Amino acid sequence: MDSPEGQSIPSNAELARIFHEIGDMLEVKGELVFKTVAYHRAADAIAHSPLEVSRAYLDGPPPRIPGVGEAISKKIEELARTGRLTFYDRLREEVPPSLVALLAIPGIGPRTVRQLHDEMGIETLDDLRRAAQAGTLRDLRGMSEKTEQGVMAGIAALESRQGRMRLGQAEAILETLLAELADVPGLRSIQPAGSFRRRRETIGDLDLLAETDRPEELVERFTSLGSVESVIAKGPHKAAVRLLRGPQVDLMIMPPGEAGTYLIHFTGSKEHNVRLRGMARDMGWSLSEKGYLRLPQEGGPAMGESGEAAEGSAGGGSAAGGSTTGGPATGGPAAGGPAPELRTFATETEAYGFLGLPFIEPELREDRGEVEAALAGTLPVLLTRADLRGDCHSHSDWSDGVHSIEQMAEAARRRGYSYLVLTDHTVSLAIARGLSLERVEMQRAIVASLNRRFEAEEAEGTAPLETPPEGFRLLHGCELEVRADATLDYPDQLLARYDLVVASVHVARRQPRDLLTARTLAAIANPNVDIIAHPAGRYIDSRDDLDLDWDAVFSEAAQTGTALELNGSDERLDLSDVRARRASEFGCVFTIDSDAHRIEELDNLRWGTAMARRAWLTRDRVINTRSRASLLEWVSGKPGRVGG
Ligand code: DGT
Ligand code: CA
Ligand code: CA
Ligand code: ZN
Repeated sequence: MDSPEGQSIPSNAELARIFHEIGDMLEVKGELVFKTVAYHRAADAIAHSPLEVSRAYLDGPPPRIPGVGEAISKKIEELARTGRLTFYDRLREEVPPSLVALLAIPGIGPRTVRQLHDEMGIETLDDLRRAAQAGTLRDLRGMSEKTEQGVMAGIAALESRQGRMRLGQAEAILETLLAELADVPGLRSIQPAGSFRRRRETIGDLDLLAETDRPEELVERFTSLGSVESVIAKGPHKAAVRLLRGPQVDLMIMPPGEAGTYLIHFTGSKEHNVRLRGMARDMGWSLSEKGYLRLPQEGGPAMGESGEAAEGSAGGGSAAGGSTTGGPATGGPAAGGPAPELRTFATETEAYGFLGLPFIEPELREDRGEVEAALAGTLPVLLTRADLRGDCHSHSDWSDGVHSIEQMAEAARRRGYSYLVLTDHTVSLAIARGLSLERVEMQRAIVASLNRRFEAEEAEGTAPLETPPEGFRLLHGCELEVRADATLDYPDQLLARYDLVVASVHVARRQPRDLLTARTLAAIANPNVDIIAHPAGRYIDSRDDLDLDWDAVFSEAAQTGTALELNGSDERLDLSDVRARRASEFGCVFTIDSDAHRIEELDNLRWGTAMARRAWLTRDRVINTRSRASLLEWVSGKPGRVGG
C-alpha cells in the first residue's frame, strides 16, 4: 500500500505473514514453544485487526493490539517505518524456507528437522524423500528403519491431503470471515455454499454467496481483509482470494431476490447439478446459476412433450413465484429478435419446484439417488441435531480426557441433554490410562453421587434452565478395548454392571482381514456390548481404515441389534457417510457420538449429525434420539444380556 509520499508500508496481511514465518523459523531453530506461539498469536491478531496497523504505528503512539507485546511491537514499528526487519532478514539467512515446510509432514517435529539439516544437509522435501528411499536416514542417531517408513508415510499423507481441510477448520474460518464482512454497507445476506454446505467430510476451498445492493463495496472489503494473502481474481460480482495459512475463498454476488438457482449452482455437487441441468434441458430450458433460460425451439413453435410439462404439471416458474425477464419489453439485444426468456427464483424450493422436484437437502446433493427419490416422492426425512437427546461416548481426565467427570457432566447438562455416557478407556489401553477394576468402582461411586445431586436439584427446581423435563443423568459406561486376541478387556459380570458399553479396536491394527473382522464380530456378538465405536478406526489425515469384511460386520450388527457409531470427531467421521448408508441397508441402528475428550468437543455431535444426514438416516435409526428411559430399555433388551 502506498502512502502519499510514495513510501510503501506493509499491509496487515504482509505483517501477519512475516510474524507467522518468524514463528516457524524459531521453531526449527529450537526456540521455546511459548515464544513461537507468541509470534503466531500476534500474526493472527494483526491479520484480524480492524486497524491498518502500520499506518497506526506511523500516525501516533503504538496502538494496543491484544497478543502483541513489547518485543513484537518494536518489530512492527521497524517494519512500518523502514519496510524491513533486521531480525527477520537474519533468521532467513539461518533457516531456509524449504526447511520450514518440512514441519508440515505429519510426525516430523522441529528437533528432527534440525537434525536432518545439521547432520545430513537435508533442506527440501525432495532431499528427505531421497534419503528415506535410499535408506540413509536410519544411520542417524535415534532413527531406524521404522522412522524411515514413518517419514515416507508422512510425505505421502501430506501430498494426498492436497490442502483439504477438516470441517471444524472450515467452520472456524467461515465464522471469522462472516463476522468481518457482516457490517459492509448494503449487505443483505451472506452464506457458505459448496462442499461445506453439503458437509462433505473434507473441504477443498470455501465458497460464499452474498446478496448486496452494493457489490463493489463487498468485493473491495473482501479482497482487502487482513487475513488475505493474495487476490486470485477480482471482478464486479465475484472475487477469489487465498488466505494467509488458509484456503482459497470464492465469493459470488447474486442479484437480490434471485438466490434460488445461485444457491443450487454453487452448493453443488457438480454431479447433482449435471442431473438437474439434464432435467431442465429435457423440458426445454437451460439451467445456470442465473436461472432457467428458455432454449430456442428447433423445428417451429410446437413445444416438446417435456416442454409442456414445464408449463403444466411442474407448475412453471410464474406459478411458483418466479419472475420472468427478457422479451422485447425488458430490452434484449438490439438485433436478432427478442431476448430469450429467463426465469429466476428467490428460493431453492421454488427453483427445484420449477423442475417438479421438492427441496433436496444439501447433504443429499451428490447424485447418489436423491434426484430419483425426489421424483418418486421418497426422499427421507433426515434427522437433525435437535433430535439428539444425549451422547453415548465421552471421556474424562480419569483416562485420556482433559476435563473432570463433573465438568463434562455439567457441560452436557447445560447443553440440555438428558444423558451423557461417560466411557473412559479400559485397563489394557495403558497409553490412554485405561481404568483398573479398582478405579472402575471408584468412578461408579462418583457418578452415583453426581446423579444424586442432579436429582436433588431437579426436585428443588435449582437445576439449570436447560435441563429437560426428564432431567439429566450421567450414565456410567466404558470404551472397552477389544484385545489383539479378540478377547475383551473386562469380564462379562463387570460389563453387565455398566449402564452402557462401547467397544473399539485400538491395538494390533495391522492384522490380516480375517483376524480383524473376527475381533470386531466377537465384540458385536457379546450381549454386553451395545455400541461399536469408530468401527473403521481411521483418522482422516493420518491413519488408514481397519481392513474389515464390512458386510459381515453390518450383517452381524443388524442381527444382534448392536449399534454402530457415527463418531463426530472431524478427524474421524467414522463410520463414513457411504459406509453408514450401506449399514442402514442391512438394517443396522446407529448412535451419533462426540467421543469428547474435553468440554468443547461435546459439540462434535454436529459433525456426526452431518454424516448421518449424508447417509440418508432418519431419526428412528439413531438410538440417541430416544429418551433416557427408552435408551436404557434398548440396552437391556439386547438378547442374552444378564442383569447387572
Ligand atoms: P471442494 O471445494 O473441492 O471441497 O468441493 P466443492 O463442491 O465446493 O467444489 P467447488 O468449490 O469447485 O465448487 C462449488 C460449487 O460450484 C460446485 O459444487 C458446483 C459449482 N461449480 C464450480 N465450478 C463449476 C464449474 O466449472 N462448472 C459447474 N457446472 N459448476 C461449478
Ligand atoms: Ca468449495
Ligand atoms: Ca470454489
Ligand atoms: Zn473414545
